[in-house]
Amino acid sequence: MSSSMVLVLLSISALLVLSAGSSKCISRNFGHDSVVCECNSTYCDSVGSVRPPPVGRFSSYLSSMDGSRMEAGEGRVQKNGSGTGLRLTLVSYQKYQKIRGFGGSMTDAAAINILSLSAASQEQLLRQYFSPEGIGYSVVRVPMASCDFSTRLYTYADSPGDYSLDNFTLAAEDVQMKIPLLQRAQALSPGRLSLLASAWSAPAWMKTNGALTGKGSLKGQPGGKEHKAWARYYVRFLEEYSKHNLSFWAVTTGNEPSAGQMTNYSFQALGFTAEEQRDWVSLDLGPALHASSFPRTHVLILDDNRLLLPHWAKVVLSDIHAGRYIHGVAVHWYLDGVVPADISLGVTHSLYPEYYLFATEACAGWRPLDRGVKLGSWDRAEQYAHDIIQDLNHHVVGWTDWNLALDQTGGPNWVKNFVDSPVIVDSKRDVFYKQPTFYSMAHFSKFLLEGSQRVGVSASTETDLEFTAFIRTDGSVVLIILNRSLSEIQFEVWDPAVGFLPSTAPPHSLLTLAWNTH
Ligand SMILES: *[C@@H]1O[C@H](CO)[C@@H](O)[C@H](O)[C@H]1NC(C)=O
Ligand SMILES: *[C@@H]1O[C@H](CO)[C@@H](O)[C@H](O)[C@H]1NC(C)=O
Ligand SMILES: *[C@@H]1O[C@H](CO)[C@@H](O)[C@H](O)[C@H]1NC(C)=O
Ligand SMILES: *[C@@H]1O[C@H](CO)[C@@H](O)[C@H](O)[C@H]1NC(C)=O
Ligand SMILES: *[C@@H]1O[C@H](CO)[C@@H](O)[C@H](O)[C@H]1NC(C)=O
Ligand SMILES: CC(=O)N[C@H]1CO[C@H](CO)[C@@H](O)[C@@H]1O
Repeated sequence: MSSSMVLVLLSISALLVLSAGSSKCISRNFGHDSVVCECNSTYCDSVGSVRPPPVGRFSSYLSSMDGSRMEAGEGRVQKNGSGTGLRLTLVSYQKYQKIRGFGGSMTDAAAINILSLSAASQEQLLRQYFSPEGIGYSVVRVPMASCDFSTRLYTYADSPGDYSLDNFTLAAEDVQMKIPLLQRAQALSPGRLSLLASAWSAPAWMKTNGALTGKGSLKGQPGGKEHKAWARYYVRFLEEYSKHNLSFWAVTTGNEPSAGQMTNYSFQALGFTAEEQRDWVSLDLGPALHASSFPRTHVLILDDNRLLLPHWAKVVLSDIHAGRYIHGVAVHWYLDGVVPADISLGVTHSLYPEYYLFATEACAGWRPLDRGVKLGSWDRAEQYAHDIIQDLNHHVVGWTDWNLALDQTGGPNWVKNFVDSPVIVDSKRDVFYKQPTFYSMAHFSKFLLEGSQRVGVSASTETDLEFTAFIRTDGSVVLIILNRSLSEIQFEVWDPAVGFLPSTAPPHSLLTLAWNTH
């Protein structure tokens, strides 16, 4: 064989490899409004590489209720616009926040479900989220000890009166399940994962109610021995995880402090008022982290619904002693439907622009009348995309989903607080289903890499389309468009830097457009 023939053959096989980078969804219908994609130990659909084409063309990725899943297309950028219908104009000199990342949560339940699969299927599942051919997750929220998505109640320091935390020990759930999975996720990831830790409850002996659940807060006052021990607990957690080569980008001041103020709250919680959180950060947590081996760990306050904004931020961030230890405000999505984004996120951003907003928890299937897993629900994909776009358009720099994987009942969860997840595992068949919400995440997480900066978009007419646009660090543009309505609409995008992009948003669809500008 001549060397030129070898070259020809090599380039043909390179082309084949490139086109094999993407693979189709094996769809299954479970009787809801759309389908799931089934994956097993040897097969899983993938969109492959999403590098935009050279200037003059644009790429599009479409998911829809009628079954498209990240379906790739390409179009030609036009010199002239159609001059009719809706036009979305990119306003690239209007610059907003930069993206930190997207991700999900390694709860005990997620770890149990992932590990219930064969080794090859586990690998396949982790690749879907974290590897370069996956959807670009770079954030993982890690509960510190147990939460409702655990199979038992525990903390890392359950010996009563252990103020010096001599008996602080990670649980079997950490050492045998979460840590090995996090290490594997890190090994698959092209970049360093941003790990984020949240605690649900302090040890019972530190608390007013002597229990992990129900209404209760730390005994005593900020600066006192329980508050100091609880701050030291965070440092011990960071130390123990660092022994396993896992370092944390951020910690929150605790999951849903409002839950621990509610009578008979059914699962792990630790109540804080905004005032107590402020003083605990300034007197205990801030100084403890500052004096530890992890002084650069970010501290995110709130970690609760945006309903509490801007009040919570005003109380905590107006205090310079607390504020200097804090980097951001973490929000959950529950009740977003009744709390407009502008009066919560928007006002908080304008009052405290030096602190970023970060979404730390969201899941579908939590509402009493719409509970648990719904295999193939497109409605839930729209709930995700709607919330993500709204958050991004109100200065949020990242969005974290809840459990990375659940079983078909939406658990395990020791209080039966079953919900949905983008990945549902069926360990009996050694398969997992990628829900429509998985693709909702992908339309953002795969494209909006760290450092992408939001820019303005202006619509020529009133429209129900929801959209958000970003310029990435390489100068390429990403525009994500959600159409939650029934009818199809044609529109065009105008980027003055390159020209006009003719496009269509089919009914009930999510579309990502990407193009280069140089
Ligand atoms: C996995 O799924 C693919 C596509 O449906 C199928 O061809 C293959 O036989 C399955 N593999 C196993 C191990 O079931
Ligand atoms: C584009 O618009 C210009 C100015 O209106 C016009 O002269 C030109 O013919 C148009 N080109 C095309 C391809 O329609
Ligand atoms: C630590 O645990 C050991 C063994 O369970 C116990 O004897 C000891 O009292 C504990 N120490 C503290 C400070 O609670
Ligand atoms: C941590 O990482 C270093 C270098 O990457 C490696 O040498 C070491 O074995 C790792 N330690 C653990 C506990 O994984
Ligand atoms: C809380 O639980 C206790 C004990 O089960 C019960 O007596 C009480 O009525 C409950 N309170 C509320 C407000 O549900
Ligand atoms: C496909 C489509 O656009 N359908 C709806 C999408 O949103 C537009 C907003 O302009 C609606 O008018 C359409 O009915």
